[in-house]
Amino acid sequence: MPSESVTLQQAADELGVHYMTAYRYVRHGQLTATKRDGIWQVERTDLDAFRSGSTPAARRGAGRAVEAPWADRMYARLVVGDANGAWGVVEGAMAAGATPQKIYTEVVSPALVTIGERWAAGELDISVEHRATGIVQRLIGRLGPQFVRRGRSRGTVVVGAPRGETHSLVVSMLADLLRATGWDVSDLGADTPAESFFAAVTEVDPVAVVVSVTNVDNLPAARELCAQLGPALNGQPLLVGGRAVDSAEVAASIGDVRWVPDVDSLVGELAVVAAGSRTA
Ligand code: B12
Repeated sequence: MPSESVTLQQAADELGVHYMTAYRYVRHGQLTATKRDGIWQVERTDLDAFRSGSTPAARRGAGRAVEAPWADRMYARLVVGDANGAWGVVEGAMAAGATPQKIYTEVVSPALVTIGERWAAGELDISVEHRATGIVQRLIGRLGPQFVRRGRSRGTVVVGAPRGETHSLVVSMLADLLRATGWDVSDLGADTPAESFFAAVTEVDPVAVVVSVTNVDNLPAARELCAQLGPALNGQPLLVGGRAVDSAEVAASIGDVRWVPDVDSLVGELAVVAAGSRTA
C-alpha cells in the first residue's frame, strides 16, 4: 500500500512555516520531497521524521543551527532596525534545524542581552533598544503559534510580572516556552496589577502562578504582589524567577514563594506540582 503523502504547501502549513521555508528545507536536504506532475510531494513518514528531528539530515541541520552565529546575525539586524532581515535570520536558523524554542533562547535572547550590555555601556542609544523591542515583539507574534502543542493540556498556569516591571518580551517568551511543553498559559504580560492576577486565578483555577522579575528595582513590587496574592490562593504555589531573582536568598526576600532558577527547572517543578494536586 503506498504511504500517504502531502503537498509541500500542506507540509509547510503543518510545520507552521512559509512555503519558501519548507522549500529551503528540501533544497538543503533536510526534508525529503519528490516532484510529481510539477508539484512537490512529501511522504507523511518523512514529514514526521523531520518534525521529530530523527533524520540524519535534520540532525545535521540542528547541529548547524547551534554552530552558526545566528545570535550575532540577529543582533546585527536588530541594531539597524531591519525587521525583514531579522525574520530572515529566524527563517535561516529554522531552515538549518533550530526549533522555535532555540530561536528564543539561543538566537533572540542573546542578541537582546548584547543590546542591553551595549546600552548599559553607553554605546547604544535607548531608541535602538526600543526599536529592537518592536521588531522582537513582531517576531514573537509570528513564532507564537508554533509553540502550541497539540493534544491534552497538562493544566493551566498563570504568568505575569509585577506592577512597574515593563520587560514584557521576557514574559511572552516564557509563556510560549511553557506552552511548548503542553501547558495552557494565562499570560497577563508585564506591569500587571494584583487585581488582574486575582481575576485570572479565579477564572482559570491554575496549577501554579508564575511571577517574572527582570529588573532588580522591581523586587519591592514583586514582594508587594506576592504578599497580596499569597493568602488569596487556593494552595497553588507562587513560583518566582527571572533575571532579577538570581538566588534563593533574593526569592526568600520576596516572601513565601518558591524560587525557580530557569525555564527547564520550571517545567520540572510544574510537573511535580500537577502530580501532587492530582493525588491530593
Ligand atoms: C528589551 C529591554 C528593555 C525594553 C523592554 C521592552 C519590553 N517590552 O520587554 C525597554 C527599553 C522598555 C527597557 C526598559 C528598561 N530597562 Co531594560 N532591558 C531590555 C533588555 C535589552 C532585553 C530584555 C529581554 O527581553 N531579554 C530577553 C529575555 C528572554 O531574557 P531573560 O531575562 O534571560 O528571560 C528568560 C529568563 O529570565 C526566564 N524567566 C523569566 N521570568 C521567569 C520566571 C520564572 C519563575 C522562571 C523559572 C524563569 C523566568 O525565562 C526567560 C525566557 O527564557 C535587557 C538586557 C538583558 N540582559 O536581558 C535590559 C535590562 C533588563 N533592562 C534594564 C534596565 C535598567 C531598564 C530600565 C530600568 C532602564 C531605564 N533606566 O529606563 C527600563 C525600565 C524597566 C522597568 N521599569 O521595569 C537592565 C536591568 C538591570 C537591573 N537593574 O536589574 C538590563 C539588564 C540592561 C542592562 N544590561 O543593564 N528594557
